[in-house]
Amino acid sequence: MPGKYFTKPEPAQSDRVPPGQYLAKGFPVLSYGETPQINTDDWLFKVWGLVTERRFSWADFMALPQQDFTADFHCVTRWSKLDVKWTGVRVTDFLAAIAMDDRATHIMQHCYGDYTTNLTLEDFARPENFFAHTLDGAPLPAEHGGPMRLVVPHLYAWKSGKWINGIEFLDHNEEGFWERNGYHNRGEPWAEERYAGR
Ligand SMILES: Nc1nc2c(c(=O)[nH]1)N[C@H]1C(S)=C(S)[C@@H](COP(=O)(O)O)O[C@H]1N2
Ligand SMILES: [Mo]
Repeated sequence: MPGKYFTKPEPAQSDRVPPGQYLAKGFPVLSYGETPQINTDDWLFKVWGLVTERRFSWADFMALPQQDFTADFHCVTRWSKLDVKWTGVRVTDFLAAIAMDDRATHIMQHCYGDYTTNLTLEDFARPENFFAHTLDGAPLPAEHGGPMRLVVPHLYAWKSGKWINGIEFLDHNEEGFWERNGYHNRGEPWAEERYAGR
C-alpha cells in the first residue's frame, strides 16, 4: 500500500499507528453512497429512545460549549491520519445538556442518507469524543460529513458517523450498517477488530 498516497509510519510514529495501518498523505474520503447536501438552516438533530426526546436546531447546537480537538483517525481500509484538527462539541458536554434515562446502555448514530453505526454508551461517552462542524478552521466539507459529524478517535472511523442527525438511546446492542455487513461490533484498531468473528 505505500506509494504516492500512503506511507509506512516512521519508527517514531509507530506507537500512534495501529497494526496494519499506513499513513495517508491527504485526507481520503470514504463514503458509502452519495454525499447528502444539508444546509445548516434545515439541519435538525434529534435524540430519542431512552432519553427525554429533544430536537436541536443548528443554533441550539452552536449554543453548547465549543472546543478545539486534535485527534488521530484510523480507517479499517488501512489508512490512518494523525493530528487532525477539528472544532465542535464534546460528547460529554452534549450528554450533560440532555436527559438520558439510567437504563440506556447503547446508542445508535443516525445520519442523513440513512447510514447508522452503533456504540456502547461507554464507548460513546468517552471524554475524547466530539461532534465536529469545523475541520482545519473551515466549515466541515460535505464529503467529510459536513455540516456535522461525530468523531470517535479510539475506534475505526466507520464508528464516526458523517452527516449525523440523531442519537437513539437503547438498553441493548443493535447493529448499524457496516456491523450488519460483516464489520466487527466494536472496531478497536489496536486489537485489529476489523471483521465480525475474527
Ligand atoms: N454517514 C456516513 N458516515 C460515515 C461513512 C459513510 O459512508 N456514511 N463512512 C465511514 C467510514 S468507513 C470512514 S473511514 C469515515 C471516513 O470519513 P472521511 O470521509 O471524512 O475520511 O467516515 C465514516 N462515517
Ligand atoms: Mo472506513
